[in-house]
Amino acid sequence: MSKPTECIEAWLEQRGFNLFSIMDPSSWIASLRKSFFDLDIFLPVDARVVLFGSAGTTLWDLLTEDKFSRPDPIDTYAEETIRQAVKLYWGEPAIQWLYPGSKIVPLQRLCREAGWSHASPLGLDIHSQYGTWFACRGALVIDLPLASSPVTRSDRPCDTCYERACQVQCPASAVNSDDDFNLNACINYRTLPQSRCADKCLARLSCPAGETWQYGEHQVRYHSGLSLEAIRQFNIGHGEQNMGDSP
Ligand code: B12
Repeated sequence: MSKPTECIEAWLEQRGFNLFSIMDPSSWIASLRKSFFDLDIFLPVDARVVLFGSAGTTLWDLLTEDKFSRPDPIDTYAEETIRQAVKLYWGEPAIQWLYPGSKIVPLQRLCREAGWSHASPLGLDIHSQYGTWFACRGALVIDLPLASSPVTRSDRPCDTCYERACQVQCPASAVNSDDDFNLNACINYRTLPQSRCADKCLARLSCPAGETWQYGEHQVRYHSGLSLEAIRQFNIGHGEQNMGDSP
């Protein structure tokens, strides 16, 4: 027997997951459903895709030293918390983990479909309140016909941003017009010995959207370090998703 959605939302929020959405794949745009089909991910009729995200620093602040000393501390914490939430609120339904996981599930398109975010010139998605300072921490298919979360459409901050600080501040000239992020330029510059953005993305930091939700220096360095490691290790662009803790 499942409990009301507000209860699980409040429970998750206390644990650092302030973004949450239950989605019915039958209402998705066809191209998104097709991506799942192409990835060989079976979505049973009446199953739901559930997304768990964190914005700002709350989740990071909850990772005490003992939790941080485990491998992939953020993914590990996310998985154990999400498992607990499922059990507590929905019992023991069949679940299929999408993320963290071994397949590159199109998380950003899922987040957009959930109404969380929009594409931005940074390659990162942008949320009307949190700016680019959020990430998806978990996604699963749950075999229960749960009520879907309402999808609230929001404004895209970039549409009313005329300064384009992201474009001006990117030392790699990787930020151009919308949907035209130059990943190769970003990676080439980031990996130079004299790079100014090896351990932080100057363009992201300069974006005025969601400024109060910006990660602290330590968290920025941690995630940037992981993405830099992934770039080096996996010859990125050709995509290994399971890079340990998600960026
Ligand atoms: C591979 C990967 C990277 C690669 C390159 C991205 C790429 N497109 O190849 C690298 C290692 C460079 C990277 C870096 C970062 N990443 Co990354 N990355 C991913 C990952 C695992 C797969 C992306 C992918 O290839 N999708 C496959 C296609 C099929 O999915 P898609 O949605 O259709 O594709 C979209 C993306 O590719 C995106 N895109 C296009 N160009 C770029 C460039 C960059 C840098 C990014 C991040 C995305 C992006 O646009 C596509 C159309 O929507 C996702 C997790 C996921 N499963 O989605 C996280 C993800 C996209 N990354 C994320 C983050 C936060 C980062 C970093 C900021 C981490 C950090 N602090 O350094 C940096 C970006 C800063 C920078 N300039 O380097 C978040 C984005 C959240 C958001 N607000 O949108 C995601 C969703 C992970 C998560 N758990 O939430 N990432």
